[in-house]
Amino acid sequence: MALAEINFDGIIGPSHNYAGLSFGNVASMGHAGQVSEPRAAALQGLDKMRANLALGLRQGIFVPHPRPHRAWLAELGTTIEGADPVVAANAMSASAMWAANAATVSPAPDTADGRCHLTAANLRTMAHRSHEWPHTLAQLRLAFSSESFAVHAPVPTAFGDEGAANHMRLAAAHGHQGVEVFVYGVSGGAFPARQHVEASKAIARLHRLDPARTIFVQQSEEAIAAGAFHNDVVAVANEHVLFAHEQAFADRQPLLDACSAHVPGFEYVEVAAADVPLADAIRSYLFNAQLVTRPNGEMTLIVPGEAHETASVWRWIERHLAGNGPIRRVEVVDVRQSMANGGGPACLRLRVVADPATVDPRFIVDQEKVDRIADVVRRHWPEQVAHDELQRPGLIADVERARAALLDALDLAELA
Ligand code: SUG
Repeated sequence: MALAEINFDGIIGPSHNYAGLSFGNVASMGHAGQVSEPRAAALQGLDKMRANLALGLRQGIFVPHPRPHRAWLAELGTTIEGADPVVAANAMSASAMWAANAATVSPAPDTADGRCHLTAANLRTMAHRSHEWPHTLAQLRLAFSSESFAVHAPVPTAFGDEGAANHMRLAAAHGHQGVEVFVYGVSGGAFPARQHVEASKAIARLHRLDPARTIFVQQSEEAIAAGAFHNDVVAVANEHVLFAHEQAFADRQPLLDACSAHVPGFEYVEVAAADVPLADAIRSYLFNAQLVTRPNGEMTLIVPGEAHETASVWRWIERHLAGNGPIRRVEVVDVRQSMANGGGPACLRLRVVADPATVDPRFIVDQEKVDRIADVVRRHWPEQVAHDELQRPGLIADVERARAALLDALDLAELA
C-alpha cells in the first residue's frame, strides 16, 4: 500500500459572502458588509488546486454544502424567507469551503487498528459553522467508505472542536509512524478559544493513538487575542518540520522535547516576533501556508499573495531561502476572496495521508477534472453577492441550481 498525502480542498460555494459572522477572526470582522465575488472566489480556489497538481501533489475535493441550509432553519422553526437577517446569513454561509475545519485526521501508521481515522468537527463555537457537520459527515462517509478508514461523528457539542486546523502531525515521512499534536485554547482575551482540550483528548482516544506519541499543547492567549482563532494561523507542520511563530504556544518546550524524542530528523523553524510581529503574521497568513513535500523531496511553502505584500514577512522568507533552512521553495497563490473571510491556502484544504486507490475517485481530481469544475463555476456561480440580498429569492434559486449542476458534473447525486 503506497501512502501519500492528499490535499482535499473545499470548492468555494456559490453563496460565498461577507457577513462578518466570525467574532475573533479579524478578516471576517473587517470585511463585514462588503460585496463578495463567489465566481472569482471559486476560480481562485481551483487555480490553487491546479498549482498544487503542477507541483506533483495529489489533490482531492469536497463539494459545497446545500445553502441555504433549509433543514437547520426548519429546526429553528423558520424558513429562509421568514428568518431574521442574521439567522438567514448563518444559513447561507459558504464556510464549509475551509476544509481544514472539516475533520481531524489520524493516518493509519499512527493508529492501533491500522486504519486512517477521521472525526468530523462539531464547530460549535460559531453558529454558521455549527450546522456544517451533517453534510461534512455525509461526504466523509462517501469519500472514505472503504475499510481502510474509520469515520467518526463529531464529539458531543459540550466541547468545541474545529478539526485539523488545531492538529499537526510530525513524522520522518508521511507514511511513517508520527507524533500527533493537538493544540487547544483556554482563553483568548476578548475572543473565544474555539478548541477545547476535552474534545482533543476524546479524538485522540477515538483514533486509538499511542499516548506516548500524542501531545496536547496550549495555544497562547496572546495569539488568540491577536486574531489567531485557529492554531493553523500561527503554525504549520510537514513531515519532520514544525514551522511556527514565537508566540504561537503558551509553552513550546515540552512540545519540542517530545518531537525531538520521537521524530527522526526533527527540525523546528521559529519566526521571532522581532522579525515578524504577530500582527504581520496574522495579516499575511504566513503560517496558513501549505507546507508540502514535492515528489522530488523539495519542501515547499505555498503562501497567499498577502505574504508577498507584507514587508517583514517577505524579508523573512527571502532570508530563509537564502540560508540553509528546510523550506527550499516558496509559491505564491491568490486566494484573496477567501482571505477576506480569514481563510488562507491551508484553511482551504484537509490533509489525508492514505493510499489514493482507497478513496472514492469522485473526490480525487486531475487537471482535466478541475477544468470541468471551472466550467460549471463559470456558468452557474453568481458574480457578486451583496450582504443585504442573502434572502433574495432569485439569488437563492441561483445558488441551489449552481450546486445541483456541480453535483451532476461530478456524478455525486447521493449528496443532493
Ligand atoms: O471559521 N471564516 C472562517 C475561517 C476559517 C479558517 N480556517 C482555518 N483557519 N483553518 C472561520 O472563522 C467567516 C464567515 C463570515 O464572516 O461570513 C468565516 O467563517
